[in-house]
Amino acid sequence: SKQSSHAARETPVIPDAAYLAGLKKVTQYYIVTAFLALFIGVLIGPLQALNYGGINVYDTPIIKGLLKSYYQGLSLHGVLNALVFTQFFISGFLLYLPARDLGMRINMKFAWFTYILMTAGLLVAAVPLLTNNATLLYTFYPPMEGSPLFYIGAAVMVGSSLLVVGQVVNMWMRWKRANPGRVTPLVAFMSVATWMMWAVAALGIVTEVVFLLIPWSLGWVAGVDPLISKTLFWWTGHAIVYFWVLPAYIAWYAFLPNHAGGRIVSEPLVRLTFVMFLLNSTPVGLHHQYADPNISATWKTMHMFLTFLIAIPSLLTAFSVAASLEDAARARGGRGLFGWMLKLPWGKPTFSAPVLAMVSFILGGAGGIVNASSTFAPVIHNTAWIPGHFHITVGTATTLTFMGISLWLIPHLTGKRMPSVRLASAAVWTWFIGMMVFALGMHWEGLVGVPRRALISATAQSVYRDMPIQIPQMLTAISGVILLVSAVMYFYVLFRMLLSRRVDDGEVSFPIPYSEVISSAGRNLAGANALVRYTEPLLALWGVALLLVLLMYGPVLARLFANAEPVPGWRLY
Ligand code: HAS
Ligand code: HEM
Ligand code: CU
Repeated sequence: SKQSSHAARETPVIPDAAYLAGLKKVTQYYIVTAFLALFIGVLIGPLQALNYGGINVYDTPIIKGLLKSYYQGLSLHGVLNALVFTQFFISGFLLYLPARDLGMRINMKFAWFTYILMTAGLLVAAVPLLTNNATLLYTFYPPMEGSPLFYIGAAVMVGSSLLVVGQVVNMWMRWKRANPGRVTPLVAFMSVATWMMWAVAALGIVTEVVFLLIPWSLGWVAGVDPLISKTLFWWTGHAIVYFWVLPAYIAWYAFLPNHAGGRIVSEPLVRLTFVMFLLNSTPVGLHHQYADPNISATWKTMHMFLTFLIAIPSLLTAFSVAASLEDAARARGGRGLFGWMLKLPWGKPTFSAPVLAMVSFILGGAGGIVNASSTFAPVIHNTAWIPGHFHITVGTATTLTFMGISLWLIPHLTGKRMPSVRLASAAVWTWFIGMMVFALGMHWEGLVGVPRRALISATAQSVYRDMPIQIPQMLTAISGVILLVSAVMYFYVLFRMLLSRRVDDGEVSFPIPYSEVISSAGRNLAGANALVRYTEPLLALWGVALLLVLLMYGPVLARLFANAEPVPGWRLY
């Protein structure tokens, strides 16, 4: 029997029209800022793909006029795409969704204050980035040193995301007080869990930047310990990948079944998945540091096992969302073991974007497990394999999903329309194909030993003479061209849509695409199954998550601090 997720709870009261318009406006500002950053960031990508295709464009007059070096471009690319685009998109999306799902009012002044602060941080950090005073790559490892403005801007920008956490958690707690004994609706539950995970994760980078890098870059202290900084960075740096991908999971679980014409399989299972992410996303960061000294093999191995454990909620997601898709396809008359897939609406970009993103993530996730295995890691660490891995995770699983979301969210927020569904569809498919070719080329080059983060097209290719790298290089170069074409199509659709005239208020023509549910979590905690009851107290679970991180990082950091070796900064580029 079909059960609607709306039937399982009271439909939230839509607050008054002026408030709703304000909420949509602040959300729109976040989303548009995000895509402006992606637009600039993505344009640099094909230049780098050509580099990994053996073609050096960095000596041409146009590029020389725009970028001081390969590394200035790479710093902009990494920061704008991976840090700015994601954070702004998520801050808008995961503020709007719980506000609508719970039907709670938020303080609009505070919401605007947060947006403006985040943007101010971004602008302050942009100055040194654009003037080649923060060419540090998006990981900004010391002893490479940049202008203090970069660290201060970054701290303000990232710090602002914690204000969004505060606002969402506060909204949820007010809802809990007003609705005692009730089960938190699914989309709000996933959003709050994601934000709480981020609140644990962000502590590492905030500590690094505020207490180590800012004082050092201002000259208040003479040196900084590179290994302590790097360890604090990866405390945040691994978990941040789940901050990027969980909002995509929210869309895969809650909205994709609707786009496909199917149902969510099990709300209790989704809740379990998100609690596993809350508990286990952070204490795994040492899998980025297998090659680093002064961290014992015991701790590296513990983090490795915890990494394998954190793959499980993604596997649950894979099978659960696949079941939603099969449910949808069979409802449309799909038949056979695999033949049902043909019945899915492949020409609909709001559907194809998240599904192709998921397909890329099957391979991205498998590669991640290779990276995490300490026996394989030395083969691929710091090679082109790694950018291969993360362009089919953050570069596709996340980015293509967010692009797909924009195609219904912008019409929903603004009442405007996509200028061309066919063009949007072509953009989605070419992004997927381009990234698959890119990933093939880059993983392959990595296995041959081509390093990441190198202007290899300018070095003597004879280094790899005994290795057949012509084929993977050719694949990588071609992928850069496909992706450039794809990006041009997508941004044409997006900007044409944003600059077009409003057709209606979007509330009715493009409602939030909630899906029906096969197995609901129910409305009331009393009598709900154990999985629902044990996953509801997110604040207590947040405390457990914090404790786990302190246990898994405390002894590691204590040893590093005991052997601290502060060094002065270097300016390389
Ligand atoms: Fe990773 C490095 C391990 C996931 C991003 N990763 C990176 C870096 C980035 C990144 C940016 O252990 C580079 C950092 C740097 O600059 O140095 N990663 C993992 C593991 C996972 C993982 C174990 N990574 C991600 C995600 C990212 C991301 C998610 C961004 C969004 N990664 C590593 C390691 C390194 C690393 C090492 C360091 C390497 C080194 O040596 O430096 C896991 O979370 C993956 C679990 C995922 C799965 C897949 C589930 C599949 C799903 C889709 C199903 C599809 C369906 C569609 C149903 C097990 C959910 C069906 C379709 C139909 C038509 C039916
Ligand atoms: C690095 C290409 C889009 C995030 C790279 C590299 C290449 C590349 C070749 C490796 C550079 C090196 O290691 O020297 C492209 C192309 C894109 C694209 C052709 C599409 C047109 C994206 C997107 C994201 C992203 C959408 C994330 C949302 C990153 C990050 C790095 C990177 C974080 C690492 C920077 C570093 O090592 O410091 N990209 N990229 N890229 N890319 Fe992309
Ligand atoms: Cu990681």
